[in-house]
Amino acid sequence: MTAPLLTSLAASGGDRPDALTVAGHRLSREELLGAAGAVAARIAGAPAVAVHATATAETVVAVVGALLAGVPVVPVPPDSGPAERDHILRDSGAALLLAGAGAGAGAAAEAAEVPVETVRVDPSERAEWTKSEPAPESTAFILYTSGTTGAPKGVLISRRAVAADLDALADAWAWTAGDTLVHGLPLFHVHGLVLGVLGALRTGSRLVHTGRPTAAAYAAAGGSLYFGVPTVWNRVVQDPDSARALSGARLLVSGSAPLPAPVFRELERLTGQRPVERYGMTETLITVSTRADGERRPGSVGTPLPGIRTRIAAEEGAGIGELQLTGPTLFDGYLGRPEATSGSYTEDGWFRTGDIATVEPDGFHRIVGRASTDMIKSGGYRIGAGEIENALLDHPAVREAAVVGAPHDDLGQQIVAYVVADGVTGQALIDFVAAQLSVHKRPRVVRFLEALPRNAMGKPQKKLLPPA
Ligand code: MLC
Ligand code: AMP
Repeated sequence: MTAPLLTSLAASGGDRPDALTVAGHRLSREELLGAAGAVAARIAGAPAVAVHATATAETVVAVVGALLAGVPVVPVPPDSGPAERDHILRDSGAALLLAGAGAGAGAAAEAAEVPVETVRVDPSERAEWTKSEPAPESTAFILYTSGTTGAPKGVLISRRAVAADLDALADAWAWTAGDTLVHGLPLFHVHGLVLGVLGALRTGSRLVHTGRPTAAAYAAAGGSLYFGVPTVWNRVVQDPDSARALSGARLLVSGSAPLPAPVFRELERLTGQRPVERYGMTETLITVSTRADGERRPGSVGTPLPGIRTRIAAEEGAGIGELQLTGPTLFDGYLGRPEATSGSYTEDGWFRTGDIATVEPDGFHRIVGRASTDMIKSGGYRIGAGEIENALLDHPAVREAAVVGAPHDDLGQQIVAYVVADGVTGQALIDFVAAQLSVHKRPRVVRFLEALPRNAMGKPQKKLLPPA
């Protein structure tokens, strides 16, 4: 039996004033519960609540407050432009937006077309919340994530799925109240928010959120357990003094994108530690990982977590194909999109990840690529090519657009846009996209073409595009 999501949060025995440090702001668990209780009292009964998800203590208080009240949390990237923000607010039905004072959300809410009432979050408030926890099947989060085409979809994640995933990870990583977790990841995705905040609260470990995930901040934090996307680990190994400062940590964990083997080896050389690599998705949470008590190999994400089953949908004997999953950490569907939901499952009920994988004889999984080149991972962010193409096509000078993820040493992939357009500069198009969508969805490179390469049917052929 999985314990309810927030059970351990209330157990404040052994509380310390720095149980949580987020971008320099310290809170004890009791203070967090008190501030979150005040939020819960204000929003109880709302159908869903948006959170202006800056990397701050206010965001942690807002999220925990909504979870106490049983109101589904809709994190909004703080840098999202009006088009993305309006879509998330409209699609989720969140009429309230939780934000800290001075977080910039007020101005953004005024610029947005969708009416939303901003509710201020103040970590120094205190109120007791005594209602019992909502049912495990109820929705904890609606996380917006990009598909290959169209606008982001809302992924419904239950409290049960989050609790099951965190317990499975605690088992795999021997993660306990004795740990200090350090990371500086964004608080609007699975990695930074679900694992990086709720994981610390559920296991009882201390949390130090560094505000931004820089090598120097990681080195200064003195943690036992560190989370990073491969871009972060790449930047850590580029700064050998900071890397060496992590030698005393218990576990360095990488995820959200493939960790390049040279970065794995450099981490081992500089810290004496072989990093743990784990694999997941917004729709499934984390499902496969190497273990604290097990072997770790470059390029391998290890074995399925307790309760997860995997299979490779491969031609007989081929051994390589789409990774499919079942288990208690899976989502409850895309909000309001039954066809997209059913399309993401096989007829016999397995979730289709869209990732291509192989399994070695000892059960270790390797993720070798994605089925669709229209799903880009840049700096660990998931970006749909179609969403950026649509944003570019909204510019009056753009007649055609094709967006791809080109290999990039630091970001894994970088966004490259090929456009057919007159009378506009590449920088103007980059700024145009950034003004509508989140900053990380901007193309890094824009190339102008006379025409997109097409096949005889007139369909654009991305594989025939010239190199970036
Ligand atoms: C970015 N910049 C640009 C630009 N794009 N400037 C001009 N043109 C463009 N197209 C600016 C940035 O704003 C920044 O400016 C500077 O360039 C450096 O940008 P960067 O190279 O992107 O670095 P940075 O901003 O430091 O971001 C790197 C990063 C970030 C690793 C910190 O990508 C990140 O936080 N990634 C984490 C994503 C994540 O959490 N994914 C998890 C998904 S959940 P300035 O002025 O700001 O310095 C999931 C499930 C699972 O996947 O398995 O975990
Ligand atoms: P997101 O929904 O943002 O969590 O992105 C999920 C995708 O990230 C997966 O479908 C994979 O393509 C990729 N991913 C996550 N973790 C890893 C990993 N350890 N190795 C390779 N790809 C990963």
